[in-house]
Amino acid sequence: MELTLERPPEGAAADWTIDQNWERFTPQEHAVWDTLFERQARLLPGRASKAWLRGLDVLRLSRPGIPNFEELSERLMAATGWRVVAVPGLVPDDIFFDHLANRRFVAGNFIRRADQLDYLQEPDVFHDVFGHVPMLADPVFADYMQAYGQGGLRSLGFGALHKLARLYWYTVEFGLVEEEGALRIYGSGIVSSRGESLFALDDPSPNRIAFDLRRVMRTRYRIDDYQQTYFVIPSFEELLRCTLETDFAPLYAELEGMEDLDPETVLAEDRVLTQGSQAYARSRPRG
Ligand code: HBI
Ligand code: FE
Repeated sequence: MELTLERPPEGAAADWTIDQNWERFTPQEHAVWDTLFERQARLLPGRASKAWLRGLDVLRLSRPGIPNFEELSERLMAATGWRVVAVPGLVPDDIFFDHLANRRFVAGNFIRRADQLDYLQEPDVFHDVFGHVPMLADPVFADYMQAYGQGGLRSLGFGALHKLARLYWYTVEFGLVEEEGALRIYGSGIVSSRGESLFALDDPSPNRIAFDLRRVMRTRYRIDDYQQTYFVIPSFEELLRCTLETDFAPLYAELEGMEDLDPETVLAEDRVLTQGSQAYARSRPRG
């Protein structure tokens, strides 16, 4: 992850937002969006969760290309009261959480180059909008994201951000959900990646383990490659419920006394849906 500066860059507001300046995107940049959109929209039926597929309709705007955030926000606002605002890149945690707590999703204001379709370190507008916004059109998930932002703001006072960030990572970014007995994708990092959309569901390498809040918050993650473990929620209602009814302050204290787990670890008490071979991870030396 890139280092974020403490102060907003030149031209950004105090909350780090900037004008999307949609008119400045070139035809080539819009074409990158269209290529990625078409490829993923074709791949995801039968793979992405029903909530994500339903939410995809909010992205079907009046013209192809990178969405205009004003028009997109109007649709999203009508669905769940969320808006999309532009930022230059990664923003500091407190700023990020404050936006979520107020039902604003921050989206990067740039798009990957045509020669980087499959891999990118920093979240661009395709990841942020195609990956995240469909789920924000789901009323239950929309509430979960707001609750996460509120919890994030509180966690800053406990020095527990790294533990809470794991919850975001293994749900919002890389989560799987069980629907009618089958695994489906809802994590934005998966739906916005062609390779990981296949890997997360079909590959024998990763573990797929039933979601447990404490377990997830103890588990380190990798940001440089496909995940070694995916956590599976039973429903978005259940995810929201467990987040709202947990008192995180004593939980942070409890977790302080427990050791962190490596991404590939499987515990005796886990409900394991798939025990991964980890063959893929072993073939890829850590960078
Ligand atoms: N900034 N633009 C942007 N996007 C994010 O997803 C993001 C961020 N800043 C902080 C942050 N995420 C993390 O704190 C969360 O992953 C918990
Ligand atoms: Fe993301």
